[in-house]
Amino acid sequence: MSILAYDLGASSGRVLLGRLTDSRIEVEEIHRFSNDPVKVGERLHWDILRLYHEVQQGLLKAKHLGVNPSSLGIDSWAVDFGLIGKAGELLGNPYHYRDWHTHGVMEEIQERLGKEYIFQRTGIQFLTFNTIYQLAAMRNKRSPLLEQAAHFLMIPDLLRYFLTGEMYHEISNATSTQLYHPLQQDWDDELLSGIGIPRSWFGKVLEPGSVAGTIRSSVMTDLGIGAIPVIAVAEHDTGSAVAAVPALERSFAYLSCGTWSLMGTETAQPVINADTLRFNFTNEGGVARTYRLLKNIMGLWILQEARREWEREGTSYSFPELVHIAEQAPAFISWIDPDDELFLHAGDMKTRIRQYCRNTGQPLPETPGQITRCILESLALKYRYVLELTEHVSVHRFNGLHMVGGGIQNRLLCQWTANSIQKPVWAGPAEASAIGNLAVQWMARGKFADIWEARRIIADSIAVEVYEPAESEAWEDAYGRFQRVAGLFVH
Ligand code: ADP
Ligand code: LRH
Repeated sequence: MSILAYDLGASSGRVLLGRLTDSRIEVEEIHRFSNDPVKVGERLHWDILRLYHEVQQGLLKAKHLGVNPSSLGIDSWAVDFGLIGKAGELLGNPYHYRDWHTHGVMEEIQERLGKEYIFQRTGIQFLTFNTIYQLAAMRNKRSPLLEQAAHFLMIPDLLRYFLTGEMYHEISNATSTQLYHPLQQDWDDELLSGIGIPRSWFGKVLEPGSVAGTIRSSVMTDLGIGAIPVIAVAEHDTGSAVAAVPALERSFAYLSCGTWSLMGTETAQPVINADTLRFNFTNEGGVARTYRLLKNIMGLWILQEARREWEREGTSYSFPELVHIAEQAPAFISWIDPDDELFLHAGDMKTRIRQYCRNTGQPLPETPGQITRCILESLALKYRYVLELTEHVSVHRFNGLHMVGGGIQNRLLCQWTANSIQKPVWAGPAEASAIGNLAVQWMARGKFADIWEARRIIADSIAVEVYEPAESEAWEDAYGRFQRVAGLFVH
């Protein structure tokens, strides 16, 4: 019995075919594609129709392999959405969360509704691009789309809708909007009315593992395939990634390392208090009614974007090449706080990195090797800071850190992370979101008793690489200097 997982990251998407044999998971990547946002005028959009085309390509590839999947699930990055008109058509192209249209909106809404009030009701971290601020930005600009809209669907909801014709939401993604009340377990009427958005656009929110429709007949005819049930998995890719962390201990720390770095722990209840508000932690809904108590860290986006700039200038580097030249560059010269707003939007990262270093009185990195080293060391140092914060807000000491996601292919970053946190790093799986997506589909079919059995079988099926901490003194000294440069202290 084979099933399909679609995992759409901000930089690329992939389709994995999964099989369970003798309590082991086997996965085969049958399709991979880049995810290229499109800038039109001043606006940055996702190419949603191309993504839907790639979803269909995945189905065709499965068909050509002679596979008739028993189910499929889709996860993607969070917060973004499309609006559906009264006749059921998509209105406009979904905005990319890195678009500038939300500039200043979060501050305005915090001022009007109260920061504590919003956090008390949602437990969600304040990120300028959260759905609540995107919708408020559209309202402020009197977007005509709002007059035409009848439904709100997040990216996986939307792709699922294209496939099945049915509209549902899913909890791991719904919570990321900062418009969902985790304790009332429903969309938050007060916040929606606070930003002037109709409650009627928002429908039923499914738990991960629920059946959310079947491929519609027109898709079956067009592609020449049979009926396939579509499962709402943990449709927020980070929710799927955390589901796949091969942890055997009940309280564990994770770092989902891709375009973003998401670091935190899993909890049974949302942790909504003065400390989580102060340190801007989030409580996103997860599999089996768990919560992801975590913080976003800007992640490898900065390196992706620097690489794009070098490519525009005529020099192409692969990621392994960048890792190699970073290793050759001198150590511990200058750092950035990756989470400075300077680095959020698309653009010339090397100039912004130099600007940050100039402003903080540090030597300016010049060469691609120096710049890459600055980014990777800064990430490893920021991981220590956020791990310390996670220990503080969860009142728990962790023995090590589980790293998952495409970023673990950067072995230097894994080693530097172990050095920086001075604890072991257990790295794997790289395709955590897709594997978590498969695991929830198998849970829905009763193949795993619970998430812990799923994690044990994932642990038995994949190779986890262990990085032991080294060079403790040098990294300890660097951490103290990094904290002063970035102005970051835990207490
Ligand atoms: P997304 O969040 O877009 O799904 P991924 O989990 O696919 O991201 O991770 C992408 C990141 O992984 C890239 O930005 C890059 O930094 C890193 N990466 C991918 N492949 C390699 C590689 N071969 N060597 C080093 N780093 C890699
Ligand atoms: C990672 C991610 C993250 C969100 C961001 C928008 O892909 O889903 O959890 O904060 O994208």
